[in-house]
Amino acid sequence: MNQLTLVIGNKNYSSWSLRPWLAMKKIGLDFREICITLNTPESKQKLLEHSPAGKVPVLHHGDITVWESLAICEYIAEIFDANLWPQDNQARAIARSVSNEMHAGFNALRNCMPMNIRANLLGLGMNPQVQADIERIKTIWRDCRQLFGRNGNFLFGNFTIADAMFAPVVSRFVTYGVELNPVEQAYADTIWQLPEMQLWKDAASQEVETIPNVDEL
Ligand SMILES: N[C@@H](CCC(=O)N[C@@H](CS)C(=O)NCC(=O)O)C(=O)O
Repeated sequence: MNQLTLVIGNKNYSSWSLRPWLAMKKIGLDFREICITLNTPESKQKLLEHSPAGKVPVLHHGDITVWESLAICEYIAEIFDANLWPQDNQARAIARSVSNEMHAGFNALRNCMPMNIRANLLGLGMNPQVQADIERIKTIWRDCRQLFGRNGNFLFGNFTIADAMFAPVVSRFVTYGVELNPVEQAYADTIWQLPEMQLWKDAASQEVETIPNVDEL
């Protein structure tokens, strides 16, 4: 099998890196990781050595290079026939919609509550735009759980790419102490307590690099 290498950023900060990493771990793929420390004078050059976009995550699979977190998730779902989307047409359409909504939106949340796994920033980062993003995310979680989640604890029952896309949001809600109702909290706990998530958190807690005034990464 062609060598699979996922190039990622600091696990403490790199929310985009977490998404495909989690999806790949969840389906049991054996892959090499290269971690590039972000926000140093050399970072951009190192990123450009791996990715035409000069950003992480980026996946190398033999001669094939795939960048953009959602494109990487789609690629592994397809190539490894990995059941990372719901089987049902309607559920799959909604899963793709909410995954793309996450990929393209929620800028206020991403900018004002950047992922910072080691930190405890309870009560910080909130403003009306962030609150609106949070309300929309909570609605997505509740609707997916209610309409499609009966066969498991994830948004669409079994783990899908949609869960990978929202995993960094769960981390933000923990760090910034966002209040959740019981349905939302149960879903957040499901993600936060995944053994694969624990591996990522443990690695983040061992990193020594800090990025001051971190904005979205
Ligand atoms: N839309 C991209 C976003 C990737 C992104 O912004 N990555 C950040 C780190 S998480 C990065 O590489 N920043 C370094 C830079 O822009 O120089 C994706 O989904 O992968």
